[in-house]
Amino acid sequence: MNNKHETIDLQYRDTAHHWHPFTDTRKLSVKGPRVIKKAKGIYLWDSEGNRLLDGMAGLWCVNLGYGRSELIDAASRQMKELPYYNTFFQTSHAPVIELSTMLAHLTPGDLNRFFFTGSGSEANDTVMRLVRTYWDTLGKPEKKTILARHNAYHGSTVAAASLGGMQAMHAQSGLPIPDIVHIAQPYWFDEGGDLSPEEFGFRTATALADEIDRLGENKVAAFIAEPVQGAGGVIVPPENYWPEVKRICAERDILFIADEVICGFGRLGRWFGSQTYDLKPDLISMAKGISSGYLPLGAVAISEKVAQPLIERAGEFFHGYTYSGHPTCAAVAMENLRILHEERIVERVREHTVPYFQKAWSTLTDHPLVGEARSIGLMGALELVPDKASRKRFDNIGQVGETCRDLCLDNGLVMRAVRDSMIVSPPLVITDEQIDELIERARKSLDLTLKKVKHR
Ligand code: PXG
Repeated sequence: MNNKHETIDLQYRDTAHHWHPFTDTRKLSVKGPRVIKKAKGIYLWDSEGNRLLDGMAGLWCVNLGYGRSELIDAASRQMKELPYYNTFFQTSHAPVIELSTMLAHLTPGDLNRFFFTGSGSEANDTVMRLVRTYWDTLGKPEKKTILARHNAYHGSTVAAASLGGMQAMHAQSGLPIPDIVHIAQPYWFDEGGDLSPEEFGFRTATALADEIDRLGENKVAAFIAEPVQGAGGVIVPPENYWPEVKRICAERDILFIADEVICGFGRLGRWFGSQTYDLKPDLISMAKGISSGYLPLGAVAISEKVAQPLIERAGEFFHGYTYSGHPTCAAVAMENLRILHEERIVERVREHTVPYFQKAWSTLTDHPLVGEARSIGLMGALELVPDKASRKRFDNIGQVGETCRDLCLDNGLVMRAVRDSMIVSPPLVITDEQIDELIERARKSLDLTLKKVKHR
């Protein structure tokens, strides 16, 4: 079969039998999916031989890039020795023990214990159960409500989607479940109005205090937030936001949960985003970069403050997944962390790649379509707007973003559209030349998008 026929055959069977996540199946059936065939470093190849620069590191996860033989060998070695065994019923195995020990070294503060899951969503479900059990154990079962933010993404299971603040997700399935309350997000570009970023940072942080006071501190269990919202649109909070939130949490008896599924493992130039912002989370949920996406794995880091009462008084924690601490996933994650550590990749990102990327990314500010080109660590967003000064949006929100995303793909670049924000989060191993290539392709795609917008 030649490439074209093979592609058509795969597309046909895909649309007939494969139900995709976050996809309009009717639209997909008309167009057929792009079939990705192989990958190396930061590049992907589709079934027709087109090469794409993967500006999204898969889905914010392939931090080491594709094709690292050490990870493949680690999986193969572990599968030969012990492909699977569970961690229920008082058993364990070396890979999960080694990984837990390594994570205890890497995570900030006294986050010393790790519950393993298969994904970030499962990690956030676990967090919810841990938090509520913690307060029960302390004799405060009424401390149940979890505060989260509008437009946050915490995953797709019922609990994780409820914690998330995505209205479209809630609307489809009667979510959120009870006792989850959403507060304002620190998205100055979209919601800051006439306020300065500082005024807006203060206002959105204060929303947390106001909500806790409104509900009563005795009803609030925890606040969950990503250090930087990823899927929401790379929302970098104003500088005063986190210091203010930290102060509010410290003055009140609630737990703070950092969702580091995207920010963890070097994305912001430190091992965890909590270190970038000097946060002191009681729990951290993590996934994605923990294994560079080579195998599915998530985890919850538990501080001693949370662990001790649970150990002393809660008895059995009735929660767990068949694949909690899967040995092959753990072995691959361990190898991933070893490479990140030994090749000093997180340090290189912080000291070299991020300054280079930030400078290059900010040059896109001069483009007529770009209202803001912001970045933090190796994450960037471009706000596409018809009028830079007013930050006003296009009428048919999301359409220009989709056009730009498709043009990026035509130009060999995977860039994600979140409404009319264009997002990148490339593998941490991206080189300076590859950053130049990413920017050049992005600029070309923006030029073509502008042409189309004018034409419309
Ligand atoms: N928390 C955060 C902060 C995430 O970004 C999850 C939890 C859930 O993880 P799992 O492993 O269950 O998917 C995520 C996942 C996108 C996109 O289009 C983002 C995610 C997943 C899928 C798509 O930006 N983030």
